[in-house]
Amino acid sequence: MSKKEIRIGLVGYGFMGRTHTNAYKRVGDFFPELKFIPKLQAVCARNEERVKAFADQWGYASVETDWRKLVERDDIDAIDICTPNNMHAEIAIAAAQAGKMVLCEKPLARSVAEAQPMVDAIEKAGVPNTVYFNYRRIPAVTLAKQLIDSNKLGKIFHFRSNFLQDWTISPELPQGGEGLWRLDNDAAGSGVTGDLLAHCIDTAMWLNGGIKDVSAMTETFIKERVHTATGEKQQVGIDDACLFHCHFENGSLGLFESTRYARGHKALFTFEINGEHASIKWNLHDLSRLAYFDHRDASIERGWRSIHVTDGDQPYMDKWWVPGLSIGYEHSFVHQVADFFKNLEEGKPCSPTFKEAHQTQKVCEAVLESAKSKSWKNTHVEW
Ligand code: SOE
Repeated sequence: MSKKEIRIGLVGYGFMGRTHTNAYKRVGDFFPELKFIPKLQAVCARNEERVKAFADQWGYASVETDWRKLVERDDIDAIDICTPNNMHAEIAIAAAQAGKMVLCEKPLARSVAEAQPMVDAIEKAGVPNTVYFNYRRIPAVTLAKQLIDSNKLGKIFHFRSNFLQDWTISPELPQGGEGLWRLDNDAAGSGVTGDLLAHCIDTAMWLNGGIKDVSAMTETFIKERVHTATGEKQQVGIDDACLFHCHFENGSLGLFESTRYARGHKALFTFEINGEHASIKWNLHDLSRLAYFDHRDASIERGWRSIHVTDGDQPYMDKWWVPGLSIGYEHSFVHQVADFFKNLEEGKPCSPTFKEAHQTQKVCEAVLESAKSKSWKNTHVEW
């Protein structure tokens, strides 16, 4: 079968640049039926020496040091944005205006106002787009979606979700700069709300529908940190921890918590959903398992089952090894790229689109506003 190459121009070579590149490299081997295949055409970053080293290591054909040049190139079909959040809007808008497909790392932007022109530009240009909320495509999480959509849980009452980390507890950690821009409010837009809760919110709305209103509290435990740009101690603008509760449109109640100060937890993303007939729960540290409890089971054998999601008839698993053998974090990105190409073939949008990610942004913003004003906020989400 002859394949059409989609020539990728990646902006940013940090942690996310690596996860996306790995996905482009793997997808053709494991999804051989796809008509499109990515070509690692160019990678762009400001530091020439380091971007060249990245290109050599990962197999990009060329490098750029100015993203505008990358966007202008005729031999690029898709721009993939893996920069700090403050760069997303400008690059995405220029890429859409140049008629490129746009793939963007989450969160879409730093604020609702910043995200709106991105959505407008994408829609006006009519270019294929997606935002990497990768966790939806972990097979156990996709299986949860299938169970909910087939009404196994019945009416849903509760949705609980956490994302706990512990990597910013040291006050010696500076804000700003490579790897640490997530601590700098100007670059990131917020702290755990945009970085971690955005994942929980995207997954929650995908599984359980729109979030109507929120009541939140945030805390910044370390008030001042040295900024790498100035070498001076500066006020910290991000939220280190955030808790919120909410109403979903379907009448269920949500409870969310995220922090980078939960000693012992590196990336503990969890959710639990309680329905009328059944409950499910999942956590990222044991990502191939989905816990399932069904009250309709005979009472003497009723209990939580631990479904090992590795069988060929479970989501995505026919693409990988043999039943019983697990896959991991990086595969969620491979699945997102595969779905993007499959949808491209069929002329369909690949969820989450910019428009959907904008809804997640609205919830994040309502959460931050609620915490600030100590009051309930409507999200104005259209789901
Ligand atoms: C932060 O540490 C981080 O890398 C997030 O930015 C990612 O989105 C999340 O998946 C893992 O944690």
